[in-house]
Amino acid sequence: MAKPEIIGSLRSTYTRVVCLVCEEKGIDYTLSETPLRAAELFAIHPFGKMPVLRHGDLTLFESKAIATYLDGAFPGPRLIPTEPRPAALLEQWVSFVNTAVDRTVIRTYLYAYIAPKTADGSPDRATIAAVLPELRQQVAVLDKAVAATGHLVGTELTFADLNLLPLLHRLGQTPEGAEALAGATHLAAYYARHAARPSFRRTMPLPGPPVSR
Ligand SMILES: N[C@@H](CCC(=O)N[C@@H](CS)C(=O)NCC(=O)O)C(=O)O
Repeated sequence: MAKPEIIGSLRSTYTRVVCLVCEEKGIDYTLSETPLRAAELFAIHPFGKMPVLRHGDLTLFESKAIATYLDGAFPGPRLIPTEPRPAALLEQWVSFVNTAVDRTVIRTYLYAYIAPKTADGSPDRATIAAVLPELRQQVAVLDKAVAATGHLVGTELTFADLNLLPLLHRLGQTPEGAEALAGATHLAAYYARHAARPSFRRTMPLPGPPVSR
């Protein structure tokens, strides 16, 4: 069968997450870099979001679904546990990050810098100030979560960690975000350690704004 094709962009945190899965498992894959809302995305995702996957006659959208498929269908280290307890903890952290942290850190905070709705295009200071308490609260939750083992689930790297790391990378690229991360000592050490992984370096996005909306 042809190798899996991921369609999206490394500048999208969700696309990078599924590329990280391929890299960690040693999957021979292709990344087809596309702009936001490209026709190739709409061919698979009903709303044209990235990433999407094509593998033989299978097409998939939603990063977690793609990750679950790649993890089960290919050899290499298991990134999504099957035992009930770690499996549930993984779902918990993936849901928390995708529904709460992504909204706060990427869609609200970061976008107030890179796509502000201000008249002159300058950073949206009101939105930044308003979202910072929530951002700091979420950073504190994550800091506590990784304190004991340096992982979100158990003592090994799982998809829960891969799902968070691209977001922490973007958090560190902004002034208040970098400050919040540096002040969260466990989370900062966790990020520094995992960011040194070859998979993370190989999926580093080119400089430029992230794509998220
Ligand atoms: N729940 C989706 C989220 C995907 C998503 O929001 N992707 C962003 C890029 S990081 C996107 O394509 N945004 C374009 C849009 O919303 O139109 C997933 O996990 O794959």
